[in-house]
Amino acid sequence: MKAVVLAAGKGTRIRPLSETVPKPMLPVGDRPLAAHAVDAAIDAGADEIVLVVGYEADPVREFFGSERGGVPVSYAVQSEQNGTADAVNVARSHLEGPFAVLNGDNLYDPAAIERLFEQRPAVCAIEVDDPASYGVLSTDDGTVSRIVEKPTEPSTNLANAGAYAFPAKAVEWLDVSASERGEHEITDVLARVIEEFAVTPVTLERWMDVGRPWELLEANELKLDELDRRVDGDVSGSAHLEGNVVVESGATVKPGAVIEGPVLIRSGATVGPNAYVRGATLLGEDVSVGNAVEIKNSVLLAGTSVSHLSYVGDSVLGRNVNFGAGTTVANLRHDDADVKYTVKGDRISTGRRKFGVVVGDGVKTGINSSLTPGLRLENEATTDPGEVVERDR
Ligand code: TTP
Repeated sequence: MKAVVLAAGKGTRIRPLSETVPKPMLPVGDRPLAAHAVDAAIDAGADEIVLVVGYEADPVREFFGSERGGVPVSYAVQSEQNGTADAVNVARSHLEGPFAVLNGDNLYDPAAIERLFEQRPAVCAIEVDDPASYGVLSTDDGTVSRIVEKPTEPSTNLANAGAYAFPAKAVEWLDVSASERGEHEITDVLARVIEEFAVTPVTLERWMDVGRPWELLEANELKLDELDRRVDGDVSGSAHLEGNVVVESGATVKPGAVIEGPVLIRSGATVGPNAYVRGATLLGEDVSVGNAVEIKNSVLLAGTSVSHLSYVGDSVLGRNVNFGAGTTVANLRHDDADVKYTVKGDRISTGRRKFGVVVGDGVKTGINSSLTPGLRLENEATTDPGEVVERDR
């Protein structure tokens, strides 16, 4: 069965991180976000992956190429993000026979994707506490009888988890009309499939939809924890590594560094001397974490430097960021309330008591900058020496 993986979205809610790298290429554990869905489909027996790309497609093509794990990879281009059904529709010429559709920004339980493929037609479902904000599935006699988007009175707590194994016939139903929000939605295709076929609900144990920056942190917490300890890089005899720590070949850990997993240190990265890195943390390629720097539960993208006397907690730093000496991130409010963050102009709760900052590519902070919880710095922003930065810029 072919698997269509949707990776054409603009990732507006995760900005500024998706400004130059499309969201599906942001790192989660040891690979880009979209590679988790692709690999789950391959492990479940997909015989071809069709990636739907659009926004910032080049890095996606470069990473996946024409084959992954022995399975051919092809591409369909969605030039405008007109919705998930539209995205599958642009891949139509690649499809014959039954086909699967997965979201490139979701982390699925791989065993469930296997069951999805075996039990087709099928849809993945997850039990949630707040079904009213999802597509809610009703079941009857073990098959899905209905899907209702964001119902005010949900009939079940089974949410649509955005993974489908469709029968061949569904290709004829991709051309659905636009929904109220003006998008052509895959759930309308599913509704038609439910009318004509017995669709099995495949329940997921866990599932994550990565839409906002703190969800990237949470995705990394999950996936870094699954890595096995491996030390291929150059680690000083006086460094202390505890738990699941991966030091890739070409990475260096200098004397006096203390690293508590889960931590992944990618090739070209340097830690120490005398640095403290606590999980779950991902230090991307060529990242530099220097003397007397503490990093905790954070993702630092490639080429970023936090070189002297700094604290970074529960934060995501983009590519080629430079934190001046003594830059400190606050990740907890005095009133203990959940930290808020600006998503598409609205200040919303992250649902996290501890959340630091989200910093775009190329940001430079002046020495001794203090950054407050939930702060968002756009690409190339700067701060002054000694500045207390409380407002996004
Ligand atoms: P969304 O999460 O709805 O969109 P997005 O990823 O662009 O993020 P944001 O809302 O922050 O802007 O998309 C769900 C999945 O479908 C995701 O993997 C992207 C993909 N998608 C497309 O490929 N084409 C589309 O037209 C849309 C709307 C989504």
